[in-house]
Amino acid sequence: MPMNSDQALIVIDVQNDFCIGGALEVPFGEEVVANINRLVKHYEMVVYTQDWHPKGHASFASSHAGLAPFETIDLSYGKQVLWPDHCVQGTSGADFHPDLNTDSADAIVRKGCRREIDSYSAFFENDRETPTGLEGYLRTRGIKRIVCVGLATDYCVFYSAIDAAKLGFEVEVQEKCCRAIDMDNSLSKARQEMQSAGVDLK
Ligand code: VGL
Ligand code: ZN
Repeated sequence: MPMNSDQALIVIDVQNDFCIGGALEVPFGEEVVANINRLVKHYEMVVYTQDWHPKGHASFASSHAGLAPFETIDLSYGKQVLWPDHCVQGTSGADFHPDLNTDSADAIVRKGCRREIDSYSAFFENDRETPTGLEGYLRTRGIKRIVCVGLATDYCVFYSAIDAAKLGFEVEVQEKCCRAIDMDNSLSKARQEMQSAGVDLK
């Protein structure tokens, strides 16, 4: 694999709460760690994201009386799935998986930090317009193509890949380095949408 200086690898949310025994366990999530550690060596630029919620976050079912995890609610910016409390700032659940090698990180982007709004994508919060700043970081570093891996294929990887394509980057998702939540057929919907958006599924 060539070392292209115009490519960045984006490693999305490989955190304890999305792995085995975590608060929002993605089936077999931890299986991506070894593959990602191998992949990282082939990229000059690697950015990691961390889901990083304050206690009482609006995406937590526990913040809405009478509602349970995996139900949906209408928030000011649209429909939001409610999740179990997860990736609370400063907790071990929010830490990267202990075997994930993050030593060579160029940047770590934390998202979902504001209590009232969730952020699946590494580029925009769930209102689909508030930027995280990652676009500017990648552009000023001359990045043209991004490769997305991590958790979960049908949520944060999906939204990141779609947004990157909309922003005009070439985008690839390496599915062997991703695992899905796959709720209500969300994985096949995500795969179809990524394909129609021109995302290269590998
Ligand atoms: C994610 C649900 C809630 C993800 C984050 O990383 O895909 N999913 N927060
Ligand atoms: Zn989250």
